[in-house]
Amino acid sequence: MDSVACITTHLGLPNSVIVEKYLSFRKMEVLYDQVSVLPTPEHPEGLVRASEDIRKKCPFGAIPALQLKDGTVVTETSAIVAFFESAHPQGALDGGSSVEQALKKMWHDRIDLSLFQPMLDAFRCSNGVDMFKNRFPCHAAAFETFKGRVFYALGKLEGLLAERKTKFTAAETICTADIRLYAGLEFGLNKAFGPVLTEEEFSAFPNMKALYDLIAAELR
Ligand SMILES: N[C@@H](CCC(=O)N[C@@H](CS)C(=O)NCC(=O)O)C(=O)O
Repeated sequence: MDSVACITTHLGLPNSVIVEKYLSFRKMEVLYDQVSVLPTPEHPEGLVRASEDIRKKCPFGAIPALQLKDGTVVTETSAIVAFFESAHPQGALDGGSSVEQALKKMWHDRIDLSLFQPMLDAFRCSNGVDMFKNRFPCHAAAFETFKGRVFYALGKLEGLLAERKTKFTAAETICTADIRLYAGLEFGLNKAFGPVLTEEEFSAFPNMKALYDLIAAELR
């Protein structure tokens, strides 16, 4: 951890949750430099976009951003987690044989691309639309498409989970795919963020629900 200065983040938001849960599961302590991404009366664009310095750190106006002591800044949650996996290989969550690593990456990408990203886009096109629409194309009319993609992914993953022979997605122990699954579903199910996924809708996917509860217990 010697090379890490801090992680600029807004704790509790889904991409931040991935990094927070990953680091706490691995019992790694880092300094969090908290910055709000939410609009305020003084900074309607959100503090994460309010100064030249922070815009350099977070060029897409989004968190988290890992800052190293040598001045290097790493954004993108997967890249930040990959940094810690590689810098601290002993006990790395995505380690193992070549095939084990490939299966973990396969599950990670399945969850990231088919579920996690559409979940966030569904929010950006519903309750989040006013927050995002002046920054990049974001239309309320796209909500049903992204919600549909979330449900397509839930159905697909439900079937794939039924066929797996491991306790978690890809192994007997937790890997980063599981953490991403947890963060995406926790966000989607959070009523405060909006209408993407209700508990009742989620109960139609019992394998997903059982795995979500298992991961939540493991990360607690
Ligand atoms: N691709 C980025 C996405 C980061 C992202 O979208 N972060 C969200 C929080 S979960 C954010 O900062 N949203 C505020 C905004 O974009 O205004 C990553 O993997 O870290």
